[in-house]
Amino acid sequence: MTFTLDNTNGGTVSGGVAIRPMFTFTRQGDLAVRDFTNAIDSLPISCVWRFDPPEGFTCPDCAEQGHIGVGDLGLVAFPTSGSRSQFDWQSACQAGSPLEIAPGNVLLHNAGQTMWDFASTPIPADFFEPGSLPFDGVVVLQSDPVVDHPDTCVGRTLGMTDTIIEVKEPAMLPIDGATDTVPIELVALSLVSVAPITVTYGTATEPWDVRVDLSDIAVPPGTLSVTRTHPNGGTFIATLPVQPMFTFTKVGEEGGVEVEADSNDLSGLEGVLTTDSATDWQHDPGHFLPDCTSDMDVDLQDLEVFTMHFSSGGGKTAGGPEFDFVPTDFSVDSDGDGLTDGEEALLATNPINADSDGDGLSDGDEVDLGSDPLDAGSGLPAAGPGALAALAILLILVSRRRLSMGKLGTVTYYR
Ligand SMILES: [Ca+2]
Ligand SMILES: [Ca+2]
Ligand SMILES: [Ca+2]
Ligand SMILES: [Ca+2]
Repeated sequence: MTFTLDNTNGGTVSGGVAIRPMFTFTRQGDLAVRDFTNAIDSLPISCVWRFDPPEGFTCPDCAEQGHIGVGDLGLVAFPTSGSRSQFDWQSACQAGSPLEIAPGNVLLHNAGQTMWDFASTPIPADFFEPGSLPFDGVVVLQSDPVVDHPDTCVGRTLGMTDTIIEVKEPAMLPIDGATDTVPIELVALSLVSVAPITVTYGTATEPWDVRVDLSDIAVPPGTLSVTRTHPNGGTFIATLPVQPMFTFTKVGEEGGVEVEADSNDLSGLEGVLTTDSATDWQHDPGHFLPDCTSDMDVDLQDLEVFTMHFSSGGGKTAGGPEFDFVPTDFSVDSDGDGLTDGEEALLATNPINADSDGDGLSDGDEVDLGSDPLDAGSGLPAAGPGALAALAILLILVSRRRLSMGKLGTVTYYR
């Protein structure tokens, strides 16, 4: 048997095993017995294996690269002819070894301290309208999830993702202590103000909404310096140039008054965001979203980051942006329609609208009933025996939902 280690916790195995079986034939009725023994020299073996320690195993030898202790070898073998995509490399040793962080898109959600402070670069007088005074306040921002990111599929939603950072080259981290620096780029940003800002004109004031996207003005790539401190993670620091496009909209104005601003219009809006300290990260290759062009799964989130605090340097006194990112969680059901954000990403339904097509049936109910959650003409049954059956199922669903609401105070969806 030849074991090959091509991952910290697994690899391939090939070889053969000698076998000498004893066959015993017993005739029914008179119990006559005949034994037969023959040698079959070797059964060929070719499969992949992984280290699969028992529950409670504490892994004393993790520090020794590639070491497998006698008795610790829980061999889980899969035929090599099958798909390796079903292979779960995680183990109790947490040895999902990130020898390489693949290039791709890191999907992030702004939560926490997210704002833009105009103290150091005030918006000048007369910018909003003639007579408007300079604005040097703080705009507190929240997520406005992106849709139609060109790297995925038109019409697909990405859960609560409002920010996408592209890792442009693989980061190679062969051993603990290794560091690699790779280019990164902010490729999507979609934030809106939590409340309107107040624009002043002498003694009068007006409320204006603010949204922040990326400008078309190109910026140089940023850098991500990753250090591996453990087989499945470590720390990182990053710099990230950002070139925002602000859109200000006067609240309640008939027809709408809207002004845009990026560095073509106002100087000082561009900036370089930096992580203010080394941040923990963990490799988690378990996040998959569909790639419509090839019908194959691609990993859009190889780099799992716990939290990511960026500021333009020094916090509020320096002005500029402060962003707090967390990874997009596709396992939650943000709108309570019975479908997780991940399922809605696959269906292209809206993860923050329980009834994407507005036909009165929730996205989850439409999936269960077999109607189209993206077609308002497909939903409530029209007529006929099939429609009666669908209506019966719908009534059961609705009554179950009512029961769960009364009992638990929350809406629970039954499958
Ligand atoms: Ca949902
Ligand atoms: Ca929905
Ligand atoms: Ca619907
Ligand atoms: Ca529908």
